[in-house]
Amino acid sequence: MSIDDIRKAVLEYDEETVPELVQAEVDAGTEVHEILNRGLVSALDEIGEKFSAGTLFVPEMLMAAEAVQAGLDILRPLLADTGIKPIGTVILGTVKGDLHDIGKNLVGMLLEGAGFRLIDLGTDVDAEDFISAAQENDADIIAMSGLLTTSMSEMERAVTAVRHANTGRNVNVRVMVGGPPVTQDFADRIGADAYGMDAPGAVERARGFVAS
Ligand code: B1M
Repeated sequence: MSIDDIRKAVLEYDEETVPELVQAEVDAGTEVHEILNRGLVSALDEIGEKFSAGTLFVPEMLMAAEAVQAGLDILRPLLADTGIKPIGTVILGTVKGDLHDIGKNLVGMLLEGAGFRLIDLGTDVDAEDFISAAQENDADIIAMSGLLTTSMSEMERAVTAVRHANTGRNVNVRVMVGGPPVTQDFADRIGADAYGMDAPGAVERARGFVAS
């Protein structure tokens, strides 16, 4: 049994076996980030390539995502195990029109693990919902994820709305963006305060905000 068996089980959409294999690797003392990146995420990358090549379709992509989510359920307590007083509050969500949530969930787990209070608004989140959640919870950071190229204009709209709320409605929150189509240049251009390249990068940037 190896991490490669986890990858293979995801590629076979085996939602039952993936958590068992992940648990076995955890019990064997394998590093959590190895299980995550070499087992679960690398399988999704392969699924994405096959989707691009037209050799598999949305239902298969969804089944693979469900198998990965089942594996993540095993890793969640290990990534987000914290009993300490929150160091800040983050409002997290995937922008409007975009239903991808695996990367967002990972970012959330690591933020919780780093001691942040997390309010996860889910997917397809409207700009105004980010802003009102930030206001209601006196949040430090709004973190927006987006995976589709078509989500980028919505992300820009949402970041602009947050900046207007900061000046006009006294919200006072920083905004961080991330996801595969997002780059530092794009984040700068749309006026985001930070770009998180990956989940650990998002935590690093978030920590920087509450430290300053
Ligand atoms: Co979709 N999909 N999908 N999909 N899907 C992609 C993204 C795609 C690249 C596949 C491809 O063509 N090769 C492509 C987008 C192309 C583009 O726009 N450039 C695509 C498409 C086209 C679509 C549909 C339009 C397909 C269709 O219906 N014809 C449709 C859109 C639906 C919608 O959103 N409105 C669709 C649907 C789906 C499913 C629902 C079937 C499923 C999602 C299920 C779910 O999320 N619960 C799905 C999946 C699984 C994928 C792939 C295969 C995997 C995505 C994933 O979870 N990756 C994906 C191909 C791929 O990525 N290789 C694909 C693993 C995850 C850990 O990575 O989310 O990148 P990621 O997160 C990373 C970093 O990006 C970063 O940290 C994470 C890890 O460290 N990060 C942040 C993410 N958010 C961050 C926020 C931060 C900081 C860092 O700060 C705030």
